[in-house]
Amino acid sequence: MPHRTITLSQFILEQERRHPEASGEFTRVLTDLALAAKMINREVVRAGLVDILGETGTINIQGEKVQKLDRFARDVIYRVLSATGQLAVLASEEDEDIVPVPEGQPVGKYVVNFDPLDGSSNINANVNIGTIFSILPRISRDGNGDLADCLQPGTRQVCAGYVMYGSSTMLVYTTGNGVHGFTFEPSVGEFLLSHAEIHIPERGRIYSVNEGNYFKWGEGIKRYVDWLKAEDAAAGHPYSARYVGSLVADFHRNLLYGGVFLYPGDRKNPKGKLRILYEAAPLAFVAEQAGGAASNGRQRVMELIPNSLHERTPLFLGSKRDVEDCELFVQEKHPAIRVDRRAASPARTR
Ligand code: AHM
Ligand code: MG
Repeated sequence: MPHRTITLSQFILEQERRHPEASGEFTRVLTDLALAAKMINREVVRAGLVDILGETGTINIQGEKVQKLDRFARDVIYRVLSATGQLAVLASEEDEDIVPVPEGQPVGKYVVNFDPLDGSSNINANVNIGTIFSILPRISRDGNGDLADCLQPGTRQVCAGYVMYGSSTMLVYTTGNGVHGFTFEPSVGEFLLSHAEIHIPERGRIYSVNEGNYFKWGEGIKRYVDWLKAEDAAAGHPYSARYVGSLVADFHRNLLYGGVFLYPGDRKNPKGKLRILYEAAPLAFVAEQAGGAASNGRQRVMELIPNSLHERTPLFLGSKRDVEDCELFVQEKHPAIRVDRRAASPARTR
């Protein structure tokens, strides 16, 4: 059969026909997000040239000074999405409060929570960074959207995904009917379907965590990571450690190869580092739709209801069996802990 090239827009239209129940005006939001992603990508790939190209190679606001790429990404997404007429309100990692669509623009039925450029500490080293997005239906009835519209649990998402800027740029998303990945073809300026129906392996052989924090972690996570590293050929251990330090890149690799990403809480930050609304919940939706899982150790991430926009959560994300093991360690219920304890306890005397 001849190979068929499908663009993101064609794919979205086909999906709308196949799943009329799931389709909505938010698909317009998705195509506009893809447009914003192209604009961000154009600047990300030139990031290293800023110093040598000077003013012409910089991103500037009204010809002024160089704007940081994460702020640029935020502004592009805000500008593009505000013009769709589909949005009521946005929230982003770059903004302390919710951002209503600008005065005079039509107000719509959807809410977008997003992280414009996650992993931005990696920009100067030319290492992968990403945009993460979550689309929700508004719950407020009229006027501009409000905070409650943004503070909804992940289970309410109608669409979520990410763009990964890297050796090639990809957009991966779900609307609740599987996970699909598109690779950007710069010569035609389109995202082309490259990874239809992504399934994450049930169990992986990779763990991704900032192990420099080991001594700050709770006992459960320490034991879990120790267990993953211990020699046990029958269980497939040791796992390999892989950590980019860009959530999107670490998640994307594990999505394709299988594995588990961990950002636990620690003594100083019991809720860890990553934010529920625009980091954890959207990736949890993608993971679950690919057959994986996401947990905070005790609860499904998709069910968390944040009290504030930038609330954090411990995050254990990836292959289903691996996330289950991790939860059992956190809750001190894993069979390997019991074996451990029996071995450690003194022999009973009658
Ligand atoms: P950011 O939103 O400030 O970019 O921070 C989030 C990033 C994630 O991409 C990544 O998973 C994590 O921070 C890495 O943190 P650490 O450097 O503590 O390992
Ligand atoms: Mg971030």
